[in-house]
Amino acid sequence: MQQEQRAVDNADVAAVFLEMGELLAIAGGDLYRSRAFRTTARILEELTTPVGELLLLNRLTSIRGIGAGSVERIQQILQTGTCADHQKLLQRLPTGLREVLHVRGMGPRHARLAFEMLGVSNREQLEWVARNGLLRALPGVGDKTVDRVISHLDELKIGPPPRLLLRDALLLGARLVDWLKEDPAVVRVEQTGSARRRKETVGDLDVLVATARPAPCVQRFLAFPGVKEVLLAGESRASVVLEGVPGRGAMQADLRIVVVESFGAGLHYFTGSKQHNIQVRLRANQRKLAVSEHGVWERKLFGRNHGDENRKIARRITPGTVEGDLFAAVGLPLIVPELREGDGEIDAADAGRLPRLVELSDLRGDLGLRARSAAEAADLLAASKARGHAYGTWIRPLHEVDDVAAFVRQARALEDRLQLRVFCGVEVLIDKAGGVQVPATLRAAVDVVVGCAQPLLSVFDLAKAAQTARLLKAVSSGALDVLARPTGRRLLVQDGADLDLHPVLLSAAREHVAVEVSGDPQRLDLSARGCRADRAAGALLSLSSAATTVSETGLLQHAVWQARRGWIEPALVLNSRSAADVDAWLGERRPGRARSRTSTVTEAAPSPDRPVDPLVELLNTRPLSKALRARLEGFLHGDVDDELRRALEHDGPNALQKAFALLV
Ligand code: DGT
Ligand code: CA
Ligand code: CA
Repeated sequence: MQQEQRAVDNADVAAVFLEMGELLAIAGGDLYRSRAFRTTARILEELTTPVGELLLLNRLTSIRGIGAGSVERIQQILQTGTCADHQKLLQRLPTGLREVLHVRGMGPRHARLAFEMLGVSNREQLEWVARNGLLRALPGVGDKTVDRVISHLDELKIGPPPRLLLRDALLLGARLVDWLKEDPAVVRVEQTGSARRRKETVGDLDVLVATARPAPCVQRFLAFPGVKEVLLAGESRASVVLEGVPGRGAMQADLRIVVVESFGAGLHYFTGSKQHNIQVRLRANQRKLAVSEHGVWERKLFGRNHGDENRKIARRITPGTVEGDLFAAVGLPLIVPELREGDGEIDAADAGRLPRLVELSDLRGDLGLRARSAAEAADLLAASKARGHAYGTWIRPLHEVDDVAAFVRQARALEDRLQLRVFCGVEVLIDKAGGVQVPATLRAAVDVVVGCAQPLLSVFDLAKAAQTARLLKAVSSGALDVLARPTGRRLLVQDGADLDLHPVLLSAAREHVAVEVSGDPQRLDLSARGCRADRAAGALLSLSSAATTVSETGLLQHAVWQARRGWIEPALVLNSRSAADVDAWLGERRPGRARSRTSTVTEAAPSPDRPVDPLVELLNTRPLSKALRARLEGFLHGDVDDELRRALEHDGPNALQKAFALLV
């Protein structure tokens, strides 16, 4: 999997300064200098503007406490992650001492004592003295410290806590949010960070609270059941380790607090991503504005040597209780959290070309229901109908279907009973060479054939080119309607097969094979990156819950989030089409298909949460008004008019074609 690029931020630079201060203290160096390093670290941590930006604008030295020497070091750290003084200090001390220093409970004072009095210069030695009572014997070291040290050493042995699946992070986050809500001091509270961006896995939980009284909120947070350890408890922030996290053991949770008027700005700031925030801040700078978690500020002084003076005379132009205020202040429309990865969304917003992302309410059916028996299928399909769907599929593993005619009969009976269009299908494994074995009679009898790309572990061993060729062959076999689990990944357990998705998606588009986006929180295969690649390739996507139980039918939402992270619009989603259109699509690509029959099911009217748009009515009124004609012409010539586009897409995905047809 591709490693995400990590930007060096203020906290990273501060950490190097802090470490220099601590190492110097252990080495018995100049105490005044040691303190100066630590002060610089604190100043850097508290800056709300990225230090790289300040450096660029020549404004670092105007910050009190930062001199020319620090600027030089900061520059080196930004470029290399370290600096000459840092390296010199590291060389003066045993290499293992740095690890000892970073064990919770130790810190420079204890690390120095342990080093000088007990000769502790690495983690193993620390563990030995901690477990054998020697650490406890040092001046100033109590039982509590020893416990902290041992418990952190245990954690370090297990390795960094793995990330959490989005579903679990949202469940845990919701519990935490509910817990905080019960405190009367809490005015607003929301889960932020990667979970709010609906990233497939989450590193730690982030929660933002708006209040006028931070202290009780921090206390409430620390009292959350499951808090195992308090890492930090400040005035406007706190961090804890939660235990008993499903399947993971421990997980960090961070609380941030702002005043109510700043909630929108805070929400934006703590939702991230870091890359997105950096880009928004740069944009603000270009407009002589500064954004922080507290709002948007107008800078009065510009040019060098005014640095932090600006803050004193800056005027807050937007308090911002909603995120839209913040975006508006920097001249942008609201960008939804799913797009905030610093991957082109700001340019798109600036140009008025943000995609109209697919929503759960756009979906008219779930093409991924997997049931082994008619009874199970009935439950899943009924659940689907209860969600307002007009159709659903019943998919069975091919090898379990020995009487195709009976299977199809059962499906039709369900269709009549539930008054829901039921497409029946089989799922077949794509073999190692890309072969798909589906008897022609069976293919003609069922509505859908799903090819699952992930059969055997051995397949993961294929080289990239062979893996790609395998899928290309399956897609062009003419036997498949839907390609499922293209990479076969299982999040946190098994990386996906190494393959070149682009040609596979292109081929799927050409061959009229849809690609499944599974809502299974552990698979989410196709990935968001894959979805994004598909925007260029153009294969239809089938957003699916991949449910095998009734409660799993709700996982369709995860498929939608995934597609949204991949910038997908409804036009590219097969199941945003009506039952009749899906039926036609299936028939079109399989001329031998027996299913051109009139269904007994009348298609559901648009669900109540999708009221008929007045613009749709206008588009259907003849003659078209002059104003509307002008608007359509503008649209054809590239005007951004999302409202019109949505209306044009009301009964078909191709808005441009429709606009053209209306005008001629
Ligand atoms: P994760 O936890 O690894 O899944 O990813 P995030 O995006 O939740 O990252 P996290 O928890 O480190 O930070 C939460 C948000 O806080 C992040 O997306 C952006 C925001 N943030 C703003 N300024 C800073 C900063 O200086 N340092 C960090 N770490 N985050 C910042
Ligand atoms: Ca986080
Ligand atoms: Ca965090």
